[in-house]
Amino acid sequence: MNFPPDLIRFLTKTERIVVLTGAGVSQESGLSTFRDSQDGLWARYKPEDLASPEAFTRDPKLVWDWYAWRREAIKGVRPNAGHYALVEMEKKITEFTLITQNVDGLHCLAGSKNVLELHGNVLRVRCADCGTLTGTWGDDTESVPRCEKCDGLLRPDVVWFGESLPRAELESAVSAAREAQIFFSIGTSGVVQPAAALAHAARNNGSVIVEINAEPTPLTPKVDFAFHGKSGEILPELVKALT
Ligand code: BV8
Ligand code: ZN
Repeated sequence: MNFPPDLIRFLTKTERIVVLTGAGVSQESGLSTFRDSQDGLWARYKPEDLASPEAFTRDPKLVWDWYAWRREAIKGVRPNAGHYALVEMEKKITEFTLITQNVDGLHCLAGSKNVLELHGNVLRVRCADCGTLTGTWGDDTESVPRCEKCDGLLRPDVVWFGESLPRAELESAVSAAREAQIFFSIGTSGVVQPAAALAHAARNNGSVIVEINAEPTPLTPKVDFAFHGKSGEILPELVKALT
């Protein structure tokens, strides 16, 4: 793949890079994204039917089972070449921040160090009442497991629609985006807020914006460089061009 020489030149002398990733970077690991029509996670359900406190209150078993299914799917996959290319990029850049909307833990599994999980991690489970994290729970498939401490219902440690993002991670993400010299938006449709606002925060502070995504998004008209294709193919080529 031929990259514009001025992008490569700029990348080689840049000290502060911020990357925002979405479900698209995990697609080549075999995980469904959210909005892909044919096999998207939400093709069968609407987000508010599953990923919200109201959904959990209304039908805790449906929500618990959907996340149990997603945990099993994640345990069966490995990071792909796109994840590993971001690990390599981090090693070359003085200040590298990887902000992810993904809850699959694949960036950390691949070896990325400075990762901000804005929407939590579906492999972590916490009590809906007292918040205690737990790694073990009953395997009774008839009911949602309960907290050993307070008998509250267990839930995935992810951010649902209508819930606030973890303050520390969000504040770090916003300040990193504002300081970025180059901001990459990779594998995200740029729909979900406030994650989608990070690219605009970077752009308003003079950052060069690069989008790598299978298809155009609402951000595309505002970026300096747009590469449409698979992140698992484009990212390794880009890192190779930096070497
Ligand atoms: C909050 C965890 C309030 C759970 C997730 C109206 C307007 C604006 C905003 C709102 C609104 N109404 C409501 C809101 C707020 C809402 C929101 O943004 N709604 C959207 C739907 C409009 N946001 C919230 O509720 C947030 N909280 O605002 O709090 C508040 C404020 C104060 C006090 C109290 C409360 C919480 C948002 C977090 C929701 N949780 N995940 C779970 O996973 O189940 S979001 C979920 O969507 C995932 O995290 C996912 O990452 C994220 C975004 O989706 P993408 O990652 O972009 O995935 P998608 O499928 O959309 O796109 C993939 C892209 O990859 C595609 O473009 C595809 O072409 C591309 N692709 C595919 N394959 C590849 C590829 N690209 C490259 N290579 C490939 N191989
Ligand atoms: Zn509890």
